[in-house]
Amino acid sequence: EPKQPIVRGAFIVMEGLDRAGKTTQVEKLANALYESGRNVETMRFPDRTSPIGMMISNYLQSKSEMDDHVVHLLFSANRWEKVKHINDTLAKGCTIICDRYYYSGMVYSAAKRNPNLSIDWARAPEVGLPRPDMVVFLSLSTEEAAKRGGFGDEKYETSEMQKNVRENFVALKDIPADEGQDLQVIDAGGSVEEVGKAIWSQVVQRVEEVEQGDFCESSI
Ligand code: FDM
Repeated sequence: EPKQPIVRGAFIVMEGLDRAGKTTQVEKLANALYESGRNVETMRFPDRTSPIGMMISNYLQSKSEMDDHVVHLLFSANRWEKVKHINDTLAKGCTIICDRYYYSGMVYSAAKRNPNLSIDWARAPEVGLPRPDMVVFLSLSTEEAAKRGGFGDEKYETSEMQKNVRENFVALKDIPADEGQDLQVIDAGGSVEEVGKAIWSQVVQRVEEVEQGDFCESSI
């Protein structure tokens, strides 16, 4: 049946703690959107394929050392280098499902508890980036996270860091800046199918709205 032309694709971000199942759910959601007849592209940050992304990847694998501020700015630059691609993709009617974005950017850097790296400091280089149409936050209890097995060996996969990240995500909801309110919390404690269903029901509605022009062009 004839469909009205799509105004633009939706920019959907998936955020959450490690082991909440983000990567699995990004794939699942992208497949479901594709099967519903849409153009869809998945992205992830950090994007380790660019020169900046490779510097980040080496840092996360402890192959290099960097000042906390430097690596924060690289994470941010790694988003800025993708802005044109994001905007072009959305403009041609393709929906983007993105695994992490500037919410992780602010929360992880500030979780280092470096006294000179507050969440406000961390926010500044992100200002101006395209704001998502929807952010799904996969929430997982400490107990459930522990059940899902141990950590990998990248830099931030320690219980201290994860505890601080969790606290910062909670605190993000209370910062005066609007993006604290962007997070739509979904309980990630269920099965892959259950969580997938909960995500789908919220996201498909938002994608339809955006396709029909119900969005405001904005940036963080
Ligand atoms: N991370 C991710 C940051 O510290 N800042 C950022 O801006 C982003 C996007 O990098 F620990 C952290 C989160 C995680 C690590 O991410 C690598 P993946 O999703 O495991 O690749």
